[in-house]
Amino acid sequence: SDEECDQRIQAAKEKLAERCVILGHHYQRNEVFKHADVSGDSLKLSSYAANSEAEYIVFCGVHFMAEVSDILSRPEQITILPDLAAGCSMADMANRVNVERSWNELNSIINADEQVTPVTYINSAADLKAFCGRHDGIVCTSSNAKQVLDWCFEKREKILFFPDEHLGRNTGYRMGIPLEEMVVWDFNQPMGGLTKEQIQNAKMILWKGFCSVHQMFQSKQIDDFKKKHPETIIIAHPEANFEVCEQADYVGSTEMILKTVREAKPNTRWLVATELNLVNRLKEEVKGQGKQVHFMSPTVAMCSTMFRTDPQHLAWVLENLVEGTVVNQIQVNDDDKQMAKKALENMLSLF
Ligand code: CIZ
Ligand code: SF4
Repeated sequence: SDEECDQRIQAAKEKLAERCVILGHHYQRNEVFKHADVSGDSLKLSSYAANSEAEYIVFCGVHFMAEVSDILSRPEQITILPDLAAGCSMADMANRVNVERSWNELNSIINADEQVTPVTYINSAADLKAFCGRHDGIVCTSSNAKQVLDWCFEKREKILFFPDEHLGRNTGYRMGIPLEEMVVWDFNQPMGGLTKEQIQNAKMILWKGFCSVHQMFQSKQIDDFKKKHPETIIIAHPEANFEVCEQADYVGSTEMILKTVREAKPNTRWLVATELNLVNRLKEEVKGQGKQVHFMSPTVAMCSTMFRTDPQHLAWVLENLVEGTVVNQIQVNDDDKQMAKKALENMLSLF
Protein backbone atom coordinates (compact mmCIF):
# COMPACT_ATOMS: atom_id res chain seq x y z
CA SER A 1 0.00 0.00 0.00
CA ASP A 2 1.01 3.63 -0.36
CA GLU A 3 1.22 3.94 3.46
CA GLU A 4 3.61 1.04 3.73
CA CYS A 5 5.66 2.47 0.85
CA ASP A 6 5.85 5.83 2.64
CA GLN A 7 7.46 4.19 5.64
CA ARG A 8 9.80 2.11 3.51
CA ILE A 9 10.83 5.18 1.46
CA GLN A 10 11.50 7.11 4.67
CA ALA A 11 13.54 4.28 6.14
CA ALA A 12 15.61 3.89 2.96
CA LYS A 13 16.17 7.65 2.72
CA GLU A 14 17.49 7.70 6.28
CA LYS A 15 19.91 4.87 5.55
CA LEU A 16 21.16 6.44 2.34
CA ALA A 17 21.32 9.95 3.86
CA GLU A 18 23.36 12.38 1.77
CA ARG A 19 24.48 9.64 -0.62
CA CYS A 20 21.17 10.02 -2.41
CA VAL A 21 19.08 12.97 -3.58
CA ILE A 22 15.46 12.61 -4.68
CA LEU A 23 14.31 15.13 -7.28
CA GLY A 24 10.61 15.84 -7.84
CA HIS A 25 9.30 17.54 -10.98
CA HIS A 26 6.36 19.95 -10.59
CA TYR A 27 4.10 17.56 -12.50
CA GLN A 28 4.63 14.62 -10.14
CA ARG A 29 1.72 13.38 -8.11
CA ASN A 30 1.60 14.22 -4.39
CA GLU A 31 2.34 10.73 -3.12
CA VAL A 32 5.75 10.94 -4.79
CA PHE A 33 6.32 14.71 -4.71
CA LYS A 34 6.23 14.79 -0.90
CA HIS A 35 9.34 12.59 -0.75
CA ALA A 36 11.44 14.88 -2.94
CA ASP A 37 14.43 16.68 -1.43
CA VAL A 38 14.13 19.36 -4.10
CA SER A 39 11.36 20.26 -6.52
CA GLY A 40 11.53 22.26 -9.70
CA ASP A 41 11.51 22.22 -13.48
CA SER A 42 13.74 19.87 -15.40
CA LEU A 43 16.69 22.22 -15.70
CA LYS A 44 16.66 23.44 -12.12
CA LEU A 45 16.56 19.85 -10.90
CA SER A 46 19.39 18.66 -13.15
CA SER A 47 21.59 21.59 -12.25
CA TYR A 48 20.93 21.01 -8.58
CA ALA A 49 21.86 17.35 -8.92
CA ALA A 50 25.05 18.12 -10.80
CA ASN A 51 26.19 20.48 -8.05
CA SER A 52 25.32 18.11 -5.23
CA GLU A 53 27.65 15.63 -3.62
CA ALA A 54 25.10 12.83 -3.95
CA GLU A 55 26.26 9.54 -5.44
CA TYR A 56 22.72 8.67 -6.53
CA ILE A 57 20.25 11.00 -8.22
CA VAL A 58 16.74 9.57 -8.15
CA PHE A 59 14.79 11.57 -10.73
CA CYS A 60 11.03 11.55 -10.21
CA GLY A 61 10.14 12.93 -13.60
CA VAL A 62 10.33 11.58 -17.14
CA HIS A 63 13.04 9.94 -19.22
CA PHE A 64 14.48 13.00 -21.01
CA MET A 65 14.94 14.72 -17.64
CA ALA A 66 16.95 11.81 -16.25
CA GLU A 67 19.07 11.93 -19.42
CA VAL A 68 19.82 15.64 -18.86
CA SER A 69 20.76 14.80 -15.30
CA ASP A 70 23.14 12.07 -16.52
CA ILE A 71 24.67 14.46 -19.07
CA LEU A 72 25.24 17.32 -16.64
CA SER A 73 26.30 15.33 -13.60
CA ARG A 74 29.80 14.08 -12.82
CA PRO A 75 30.79 10.71 -14.32
CA GLU A 76 30.74 8.98 -10.93
CA GLN A 77 27.18 10.12 -10.14
CA ILE A 78 24.40 7.69 -11.04
CA THR A 79 20.98 8.85 -12.26
CA ILE A 80 17.98 6.62 -11.67
CA LEU A 81 14.47 6.81 -13.16
CA PRO A 82 12.10 4.90 -10.84
CA ASP A 83 9.84 3.69 -13.68
CA LEU A 84 11.50 3.22 -17.05
CA ALA A 85 8.12 3.56 -18.78
CA ALA A 86 7.91 7.23 -17.76
CA GLY A 87 8.59 8.78 -21.15
CA CYS A 88 7.25 11.93 -22.81
CA SER A 89 4.99 11.67 -25.84
CA MET A 90 6.23 15.02 -27.15
CA ALA A 91 9.88 13.96 -26.96
CA ASP A 92 9.01 10.76 -28.82
CA MET A 93 7.69 12.77 -31.78
CA ALA A 94 11.18 13.69 -32.94
CA ASN A 95 13.50 10.71 -33.28
CA ARG A 96 16.95 10.53 -34.82
CA VAL A 97 15.71 8.90 -38.04
CA ASN A 98 13.00 11.42 -38.90
CA VAL A 99 15.17 14.35 -37.79
CA GLU A 100 18.16 13.37 -39.94
CA ARG A 101 15.96 12.63 -42.93
CA SER A 102 14.30 16.03 -42.56
CA TRP A 103 17.67 17.80 -42.28
CA ASN A 104 18.82 16.14 -45.51
CA GLU A 105 15.60 17.15 -47.23
CA LEU A 106 16.07 20.74 -46.10
CA ASN A 107 19.63 20.65 -47.37
CA SER A 108 18.33 19.79 -50.84
CA ILE A 109 16.52 23.15 -50.96
CA ILE A 110 18.58 25.53 -48.86
CA ASN A 111 22.03 25.33 -47.39
CA ALA A 112 20.79 24.21 -43.99
CA ASP A 113 24.28 23.79 -42.57
CA GLU A 114 24.97 27.48 -43.16
CA GLN A 115 21.53 29.02 -42.86
CA VAL A 116 19.73 27.08 -40.16
CA THR A 117 20.35 26.69 -36.43
CA PRO A 118 18.65 23.62 -34.96
CA VAL A 119 17.13 24.32 -31.55
CA THR A 120 15.58 21.71 -29.37
CA TYR A 121 13.32 22.20 -26.40
CA ILE A 122 14.76 20.38 -23.40
CA ASN A 123 11.76 18.01 -23.76
CA SER A 124 13.59 15.81 -26.26
CA ALA A 125 15.73 12.70 -26.34
CA ALA A 126 19.49 12.94 -25.79
CA ASP A 127 20.17 11.93 -29.39
CA LEU A 128 18.23 14.96 -30.66
CA LYS A 129 20.15 17.24 -28.30
CA ALA A 130 23.29 15.60 -29.70
CA PHE A 131 22.11 16.31 -33.26
CA CYS A 132 21.76 19.98 -32.30
CA GLY A 133 25.20 19.96 -30.70
CA ARG A 134 26.71 18.51 -33.89
CA HIS A 135 25.13 21.24 -36.02
CA ASP A 136 26.15 24.21 -33.84
CA GLY A 137 22.68 24.26 -32.34
CA ILE A 138 21.37 24.69 -28.86
CA VAL A 139 18.82 23.56 -26.28
CA CYS A 140 16.15 25.79 -24.75
CA THR A 141 13.65 25.51 -21.92
CA SER A 142 10.25 27.11 -21.60
CA SER A 143 11.79 29.81 -19.38
CA ASN A 144 14.63 30.85 -21.66
CA ALA A 145 13.34 30.19 -25.21
CA LYS A 146 13.39 33.88 -26.18
CA GLN A 147 17.01 34.47 -25.16
CA VAL A 148 18.01 31.26 -26.93
CA LEU A 149 16.27 32.27 -30.17
CA ASP A 150 17.93 35.72 -30.00
CA TRP A 151 21.30 33.95 -29.82
CA CYS A 152 20.39 31.86 -32.87
CA PHE A 153 19.29 34.81 -34.99
CA GLU A 154 22.56 36.59 -34.28
CA LYS A 155 24.34 33.70 -35.99
CA ARG A 156 22.05 32.52 -38.79
CA GLU A 157 18.87 33.62 -40.50
CA LYS A 158 16.68 30.57 -39.87
CA ILE A 159 15.76 28.26 -37.03
CA LEU A 160 14.54 24.68 -37.11
CA PHE A 161 12.70 24.24 -33.83
CA PHE A 162 12.10 20.81 -32.21
CA PRO A 163 9.86 19.15 -31.08
CA ASP A 164 7.11 21.50 -29.87
CA GLU A 165 5.37 23.53 -32.54
CA HIS A 166 3.56 25.63 -29.94
CA LEU A 167 6.52 26.69 -27.81
CA GLY A 168 8.29 27.65 -31.05
CA ARG A 169 5.39 29.68 -32.42
CA ASN A 170 4.40 31.31 -29.13
CA THR A 171 7.99 32.42 -28.53
CA GLY A 172 8.68 33.55 -32.09
CA TYR A 173 5.45 35.55 -32.23
CA ARG A 174 6.29 37.38 -29.03
CA MET A 175 9.65 38.28 -30.57
CA GLY A 176 7.87 39.94 -33.48
CA ILE A 177 8.14 37.22 -36.12
CA PRO A 178 4.99 37.27 -38.29
CA LEU A 179 2.93 34.08 -38.25
CA GLU A 180 3.41 33.56 -42.00
CA GLU A 181 7.19 33.38 -41.50
CA MET A 182 6.75 30.42 -39.15
CA VAL A 183 5.89 27.23 -41.01
CA VAL A 184 5.14 23.77 -39.68
CA TRP A 185 7.30 20.86 -40.82
CA ASP A 186 5.18 17.72 -40.91
CA PHE A 187 7.76 14.94 -40.68
CA ASN A 188 5.26 12.40 -42.02
CA GLN A 189 5.24 14.09 -45.40
CA PRO A 190 7.98 14.49 -48.00
CA MET A 191 9.67 17.90 -47.61
CA GLY A 192 7.65 18.39 -44.43
CA GLY A 193 4.59 19.04 -46.60
CA LEU A 194 6.03 22.46 -47.51
CA THR A 195 6.78 24.16 -50.81
CA LYS A 196 10.23 25.36 -51.80
CA GLU A 197 9.08 28.99 -51.43
CA GLN A 198 7.66 28.41 -47.97
CA ILE A 199 10.97 26.95 -46.83
CA GLN A 200 13.01 29.71 -48.45
CA ASN A 201 10.86 32.45 -46.93
CA ALA A 202 10.52 31.00 -43.43
CA LYS A 203 12.37 32.41 -40.45
CA MET A 204 11.27 29.56 -38.25
CA ILE A 205 10.52 26.00 -39.29
CA LEU A 206 8.50 24.36 -36.51
CA TRP A 207 8.58 20.62 -36.04
CA LYS A 208 5.04 19.26 -35.88
CA GLY A 209 5.15 18.02 -32.30
CA PHE A 210 2.96 18.83 -29.34
CA CYS A 211 2.24 17.99 -25.74
CA SER A 212 -0.78 15.73 -25.39
CA VAL A 213 -1.60 17.38 -22.06
CA HIS A 214 -1.30 21.06 -23.01
CA GLN A 215 -3.09 20.61 -26.33
CA MET A 216 -6.29 19.99 -24.37
CA PHE A 217 -6.57 23.63 -23.34
CA GLN A 218 -8.83 25.58 -25.69
CA SER A 219 -9.69 29.26 -25.88
CA LYS A 220 -13.38 28.42 -25.51
CA GLN A 221 -12.66 27.27 -21.97
CA ILE A 222 -11.29 30.75 -21.24
CA ASP A 223 -14.36 32.43 -22.76
CA ASP A 224 -16.75 30.25 -20.80
CA PHE A 225 -14.92 30.82 -17.54
CA LYS A 226 -14.68 34.57 -18.02
CA LYS A 227 -18.44 34.78 -18.56
CA LYS A 228 -18.83 33.58 -14.98
CA HIS A 229 -15.82 35.38 -13.52
CA PRO A 230 -14.76 38.33 -15.68
CA GLU A 231 -12.02 39.40 -13.26
CA THR A 232 -10.05 36.17 -13.82
CA ILE A 233 -6.36 36.41 -14.67
CA ILE A 234 -5.28 33.82 -17.24
CA ILE A 235 -1.88 32.15 -17.06
CA ALA A 236 -0.75 29.55 -19.57
CA HIS A 237 2.25 27.36 -20.29
CA PRO A 238 3.74 28.05 -23.75
CA GLU A 239 3.13 24.41 -24.76
CA ALA A 240 -0.55 25.44 -24.99
CA ASN A 241 -1.77 26.49 -28.42
CA PHE A 242 -1.45 29.94 -29.99
CA GLU A 243 -5.05 31.07 -29.31
CA VAL A 244 -4.87 30.14 -25.63
CA CYS A 245 -1.55 31.96 -25.22
CA GLU A 246 -2.91 34.99 -27.09
CA GLN A 247 -5.78 35.22 -24.63
CA ALA A 248 -3.58 34.70 -21.60
CA ASP A 249 -2.39 37.57 -19.42
CA TYR A 250 0.81 35.69 -18.66
CA VAL A 251 2.60 32.96 -20.60
CA GLY A 252 5.46 31.10 -18.98
CA SER A 253 7.20 28.01 -17.70
CA THR A 254 6.16 26.05 -14.63
CA GLU A 255 8.62 28.02 -12.47
CA MET A 256 7.22 31.29 -13.84
CA ILE A 257 3.60 30.23 -13.26
CA LEU A 258 4.33 29.34 -9.63
CA LYS A 259 6.24 32.56 -9.00
CA THR A 260 3.62 34.78 -10.63
CA VAL A 261 0.70 33.36 -8.68
CA ARG A 262 2.64 33.20 -5.40
CA GLU A 263 3.69 36.84 -5.68
CA ALA A 264 0.31 38.13 -6.91
CA LYS A 265 -1.97 40.39 -4.89
CA PRO A 266 -4.30 38.63 -2.45
CA ASN A 267 -7.92 38.15 -3.45
CA THR A 268 -7.19 37.46 -7.10
CA ARG A 269 -8.65 34.72 -9.27
CA TRP A 270 -6.46 32.64 -11.59
CA LEU A 271 -7.24 30.26 -14.42
CA VAL A 272 -4.17 28.12 -15.07
CA ALA A 273 -3.33 26.15 -18.22
CA THR A 274 -0.77 23.57 -17.19
CA GLU A 275 -0.62 20.08 -15.72
CA LEU A 276 -3.22 19.21 -13.07
CA ASN A 277 -0.90 18.13 -10.24
CA LEU A 278 0.94 21.45 -10.26
CA VAL A 279 -2.33 23.39 -10.36
CA ASN A 280 -3.88 21.43 -7.48
CA ARG A 281 -0.85 21.99 -5.24
CA LEU A 282 -0.72 25.68 -6.11
CA LYS A 283 -4.43 26.01 -5.36
CA GLU A 284 -3.93 24.61 -1.84
CA GLU A 285 -0.82 26.67 -1.25
CA VAL A 286 -2.32 30.10 -2.00
CA LYS A 287 -5.90 29.70 -0.84
CA GLY A 288 -5.00 31.11 2.58
CA GLN A 289 -4.17 34.40 0.81
CA GLY A 290 -7.68 34.55 -0.63
CA LYS A 291 -6.33 33.60 -4.07
CA GLN A 292 -8.58 31.34 -6.07
CA VAL A 293 -6.78 29.03 -8.46
CA HIS A 294 -8.73 27.12 -11.10
CA PHE A 295 -7.64 24.48 -13.54
CA MET A 296 -8.44 25.48 -17.10
CA SER A 297 -9.70 22.32 -18.66
CA PRO A 298 -12.99 20.61 -17.92
CA THR A 299 -11.23 17.40 -18.94
CA VAL A 300 -8.49 15.97 -16.74
CA ALA A 301 -5.26 17.18 -18.29
CA MET A 302 -2.83 15.09 -16.36
CA CYS A 303 0.45 13.80 -17.72
CA SER A 304 -0.01 10.05 -17.76
CA THR A 305 3.70 9.32 -18.02
CA MET A 306 4.59 11.62 -15.12
CA PHE A 307 1.91 9.71 -13.22
CA ARG A 308 3.72 6.42 -13.75
CA THR A 309 6.22 7.19 -11.03
CA ASP A 310 4.48 5.92 -7.93
CA PRO A 311 5.55 5.28 -4.32
CA GLN A 312 5.98 1.58 -5.13
CA HIS A 313 8.64 2.21 -7.77
CA LEU A 314 10.32 4.83 -5.60
CA ALA A 315 10.49 2.44 -2.64
CA TRP A 316 11.83 -0.30 -4.92
CA VAL A 317 14.72 1.73 -6.36
CA LEU A 318 15.67 3.15 -2.95
CA GLU A 319 15.64 -0.20 -1.18
CA ASN A 320 17.83 -1.61 -3.92
CA LEU A 321 20.31 1.20 -3.37
CA VAL A 322 20.38 0.40 0.34
CA GLU A 323 21.31 -3.16 -0.64
CA GLY A 324 24.02 -1.83 -2.94
CA THR A 325 22.15 -2.60 -6.18
CA VAL A 326 21.50 0.01 -8.84
CA VAL A 327 18.28 -0.54 -10.79
CA ASN A 328 16.88 1.62 -13.62
CA GLN A 329 20.02 3.63 -14.22
CA ILE A 330 19.79 6.10 -17.12
CA GLN A 331 23.03 6.31 -19.07
CA VAL A 332 23.46 8.29 -22.26
CA ASN A 333 26.11 6.80 -24.59
CA ASP A 334 29.42 8.68 -24.70
CA ASP A 335 29.07 10.11 -28.23
CA ASP A 336 25.60 11.50 -27.66
CA LYS A 337 26.59 12.68 -24.21
CA GLN A 338 29.45 14.79 -25.48
CA MET A 339 27.43 16.42 -28.27
CA ALA A 340 24.26 16.87 -26.21
CA LYS A 341 26.39 18.49 -23.53
CA LYS A 342 27.71 20.91 -26.09
CA ALA A 343 24.15 21.97 -27.02
CA LEU A 344 23.20 22.28 -23.35
CA GLU A 345 26.33 24.28 -22.58
CA ASN A 346 25.55 26.66 -25.44
CA MET A 347 22.34 27.39 -23.56
CA LEU A 348 23.87 27.50 -20.09
CA SER A 349 26.60 29.91 -21.23
CA LEU A 350 23.90 32.52 -21.97
CA PHE A 351 22.89 32.81 -18.31
O1 CIZ B 1 11.26 21.96 -18.22
C1 CIZ B 1 10.33 21.49 -17.57
O2 CIZ B 1 10.45 21.03 -16.47
C2 CIZ B 1 8.99 21.43 -18.20
C3 CIZ B 1 8.57 20.17 -18.76
C4 CIZ B 1 8.20 22.46 -18.24
C5 CIZ B 1 8.40 23.72 -17.56
O3 CIZ B 1 7.83 24.73 -18.02
O4 CIZ B 1 9.08 23.79 -16.54
FE1 SF4 C 1 5.84 15.48 -22.05
FE2 SF4 C 1 3.61 16.95 -21.95
FE3 SF4 C 1 4.06 15.15 -20.05
FE4 SF4 C 1 5.54 17.40 -20.18
S1 SF4 C 1 3.35 17.24 -19.73
S2 SF4 C 1 6.31 15.29 -19.85
S3 SF4 C 1 5.67 17.69 -22.43
S4 SF4 C 1 3.74 14.71 -22.26
